[in-house]
Amino acid sequence: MSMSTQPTIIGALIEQLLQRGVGHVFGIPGDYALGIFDAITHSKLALINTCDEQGAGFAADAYARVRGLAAVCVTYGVGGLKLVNSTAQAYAERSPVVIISGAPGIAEVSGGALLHHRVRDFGTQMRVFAEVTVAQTALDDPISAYGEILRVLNAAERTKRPVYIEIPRDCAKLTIDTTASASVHAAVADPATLAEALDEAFTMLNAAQRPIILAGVEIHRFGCQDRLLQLIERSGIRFATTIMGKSVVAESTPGFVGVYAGSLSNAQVRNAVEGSDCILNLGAMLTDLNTGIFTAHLDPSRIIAATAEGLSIRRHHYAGIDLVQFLDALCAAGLKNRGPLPESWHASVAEFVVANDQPITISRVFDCLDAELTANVAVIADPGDALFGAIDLTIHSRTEFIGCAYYASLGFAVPASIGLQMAEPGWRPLVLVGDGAFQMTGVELATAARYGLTPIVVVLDNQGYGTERPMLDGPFNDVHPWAVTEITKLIGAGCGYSVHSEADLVTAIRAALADNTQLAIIHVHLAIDDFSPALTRLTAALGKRV
Ligand SMILES: Cc1ncc(C[n+]2csc(CCOP(=O)(O)OP(=O)(O)O)c2C)c(N)n1
Ligand SMILES: [Mg+2]
Repeated sequence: MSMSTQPTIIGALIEQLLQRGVGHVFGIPGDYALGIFDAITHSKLALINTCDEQGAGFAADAYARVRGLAAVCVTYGVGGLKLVNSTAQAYAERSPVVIISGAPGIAEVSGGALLHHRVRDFGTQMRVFAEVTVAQTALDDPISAYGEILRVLNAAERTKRPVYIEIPRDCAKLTIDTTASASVHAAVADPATLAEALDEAFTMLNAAQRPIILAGVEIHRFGCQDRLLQLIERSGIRFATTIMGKSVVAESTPGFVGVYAGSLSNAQVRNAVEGSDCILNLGAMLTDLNTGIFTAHLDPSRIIAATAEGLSIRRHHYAGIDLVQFLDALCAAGLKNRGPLPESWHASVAEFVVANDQPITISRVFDCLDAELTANVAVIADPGDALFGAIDLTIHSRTEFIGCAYYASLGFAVPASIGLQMAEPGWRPLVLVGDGAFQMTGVELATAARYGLTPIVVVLDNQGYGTERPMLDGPFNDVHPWAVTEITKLIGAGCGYSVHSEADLVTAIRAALADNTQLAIIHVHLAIDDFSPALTRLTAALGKRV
């Protein structure tokens, strides 16, 4: 190999990202990262410049959820530290995002120079990211760099959590040896423990009269969807999902009973899950929002729970067995078949009949969306009533519902739509976002315009932080009114619709869906005290804690 073609640190990192299915990098440059940006621009990776680093972080989070891995690239300090919040969300919700940050060169930092963007010392950013990523490295040594790249990227893929890579600017172009390989430890379950666990689960499930599967977010993150479908089909056991696991498989799948979230969920789903005599939890995280602020009435003696962290059956814990191993074994075990599955409760959706001259309400927004959404539309919901109202929306395909129902950072959805459409150009993103959240990151519509993306953004304007009002209200929950449709003028793209009535909404949604050449922004004017039924139930539970 001649010197000119010998791989560099940045070249090897780019090559590894490409090999692992990453096609785009989101970010904003700065002087410490310019060399990295230049190398990316001259590679097969497409660079997506966002307006703000947090927007890049949220876009990458959504991209990782669809593609299995994503990358974001920023400059040191001012850029990197703006990614802490989006990375925290990726950690909490298991989204494997690779953070790549430029850094001052090794030659520059000697002697403790007071370089721009420095905080306490040059290790500050690395220490901050140690809290919100599962592995970290500084690629400052050509001898170890390749092994470090493999170690850190493998950790992201294995744990489905974010990782942090820092590159001092005078190291990016150093040539390295790429013959090293990092060992990948595939976890192997102890056969005797697995056999005992399987025996207990098998007996419980076969004896149960009304068993139910609760399918969670980890089924998606660890790519177990086909296995889940196989188990459902072969056993004839019905299934529910959680808010975080919504759309883990298509909601038209026979046997689907709906999204379960304790008292947040509708009565039918609640009865099916809480009235079950054996709940098989496959990868559902029992977070406060997933369980309707812990209003879920689930008796531990009826639960089999397999997650990425371990397996428990009733009150027995089986060490060293995870979701993937257990699900594989359960599929192979041949559970008894209970006969054909009933139709999904989402098998058909009600037609939306416009009540003329009726002002639009939040629950009618969701009735209308349910009737109008087509199979190629992916829904992304921001926290707030956008998320709670969406629980019962019918999602037609797998993974076509994305939310942040655990960490719940406002402002996720608009930038997430950019990552989603880059990851899967065949999907049309439909963003549901509150007026408060829109003011945080709505500016990223400019990024959508720049790259010719076509999200439909529905701004649910209830004149403030509606979710908080029933808990404790005051002027702090008001937001300054925005003429949000005017953003089309600001960014020179898209079509805006102002919605006051049911008829306005149907017209706007149909026109936006019919025109897939440009982005759309639909401004829905709601009353200040209009909450979805789910939000009313949730805030009654939360308000007691304020
Ligand atoms: C980044 C961030 N800041 C603050 C909060 C706390 N918070 C939760 S819901 C909410 C109100 C959201 O208002 P809006 O986006 O208009 O949605 P609505 O509740 O009115 O449906 C706030 C401020 C949060 N979740 N995330
Ligand atoms: Mg609001």
